[in-house]
Amino acid sequence: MDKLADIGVIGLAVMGENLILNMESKGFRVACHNRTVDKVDAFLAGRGQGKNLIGCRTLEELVASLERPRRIMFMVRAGAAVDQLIDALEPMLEPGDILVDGGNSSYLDTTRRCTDLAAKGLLYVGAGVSGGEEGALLGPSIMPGGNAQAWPALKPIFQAIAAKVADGTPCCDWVGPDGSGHFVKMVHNGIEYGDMQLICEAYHLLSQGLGMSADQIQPIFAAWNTRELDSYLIEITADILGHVDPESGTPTVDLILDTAGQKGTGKWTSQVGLDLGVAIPQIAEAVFARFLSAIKDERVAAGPYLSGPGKAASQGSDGDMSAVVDQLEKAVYAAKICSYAQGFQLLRAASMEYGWNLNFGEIALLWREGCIIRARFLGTIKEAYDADPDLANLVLAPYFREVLAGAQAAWRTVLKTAVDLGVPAPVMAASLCYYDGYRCERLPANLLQAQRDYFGAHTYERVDKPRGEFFHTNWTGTGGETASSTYNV
Ligand code: NBP
Repeated sequence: MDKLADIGVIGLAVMGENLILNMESKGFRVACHNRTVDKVDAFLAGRGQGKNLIGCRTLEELVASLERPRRIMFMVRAGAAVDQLIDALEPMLEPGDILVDGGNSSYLDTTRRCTDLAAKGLLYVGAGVSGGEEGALLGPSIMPGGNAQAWPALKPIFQAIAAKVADGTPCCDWVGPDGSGHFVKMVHNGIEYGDMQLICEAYHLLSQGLGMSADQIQPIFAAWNTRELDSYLIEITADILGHVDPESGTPTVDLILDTAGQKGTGKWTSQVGLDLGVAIPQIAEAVFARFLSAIKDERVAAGPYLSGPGKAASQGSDGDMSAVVDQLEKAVYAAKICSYAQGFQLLRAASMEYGWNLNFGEIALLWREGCIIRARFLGTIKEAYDADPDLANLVLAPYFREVLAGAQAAWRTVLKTAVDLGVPAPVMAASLCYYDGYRCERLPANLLQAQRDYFGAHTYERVDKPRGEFFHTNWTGTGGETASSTYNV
């Protein structure tokens, strides 16, 4: 019989195919299967031709073609498809066999599957994969978590195919138990939403606010990509702005309809922020901005009825454009720092809630290369967490504190400019509000507590009494002295 395969991959769509070719190029023999079996034949006759692959027309064939313990990776649509595959495979597997879900599954689903399968002796891993099509082929960032007993068998394959940082360290390491790998991937995607929207707001300010054309804005992003903002998303933005539609000669970006799509991972991140009680306003605003973009017809209809700051303001700045561009670069960097700080606060909260013991410096390293949010400054984030793993918030790390202090004037000016010009910048605004809120010793929540107590007898703590003592005031003189213990708003 032919040599058995090192790993099996189910799902021959864009991610699965490219991951398989990546694994094969690193010397692994890969068994491949897809629900629509024609795609197996097509793959082996096409991109997979002549490669060290085994095409499997059934799940039985796939299971029979694997070395033990069997390693099977799903690259299929998240949700029901994963449960169906688990149900179908389970009777064919033996204790110690490993199932890996490489899709964008909900971390709660992954936790459930880990627990269910552990009871049956099967090792389950949820491994977030980022980098898109090209990353999957050439080196993605991989975030595996779940049953740690599976890691020694997966590590040689996953670390071989992952992206590497400059010193050769792979952007793949064990994240933690349960659905922690998928949680980290989810937060990655949430941060990605924030980064993308922030870049779009900078572009909007330059284009609509200051009246610059795509080819005038292109070199600005290209220059930013050589400094602190050096990142994949800034790089592709410069590429996109330089692209010209061959038919019309118009910048392609100007021809694209302004309605954003989404697959839901930003929404999940925002929902989890709400569930865990963590302020991640930039990620949430990025999701809301996509919603607002999606109601194009409503916006077009509303425009004539809702006045803006007037033509004079929207015609652009008479002042020094290069000064505005410099300020914008600082503002974008400051906002980006706050966005990542929020993402890491969410990871911290989940780590505490679920007892995952996440290593934030290592997570920053996983994102340093290969993934969509890869950026030079993730190296600096790693250094900050390595220097102080208990850092209460990234914005408190000495380097970031200094950058924020240095950027502050520009950050505020840019937002004032956006407001004056009537250009919406919700993520940028949320970043500064987060910064100002986080550093504010006394927020107006004293008044808020008074309001809650006034209408619902919710009680409040006092600045002149120890924490944990609760008081109620009969505000109107007609209310009672009874405090509410059940009604919360
Ligand atoms: P898709 O998310 O488009 O999924 C298509 C694959 O899922 C096909 O192989 C399809 O088989 C299979 N599938 C479906 Br749909 N239902 C199935 C079922 N009930 N049983 C078995 N197989 C089923 O593919 P993708 O874009 O390559 O993404 C794969 C995973 O990786 C997803 O979870 C995605 O969220 C995640 N991801 C994608 C990207 C990206 O850039 N695309 C990046 C990072 C992560 P069929 O051919 O028979 O329909």
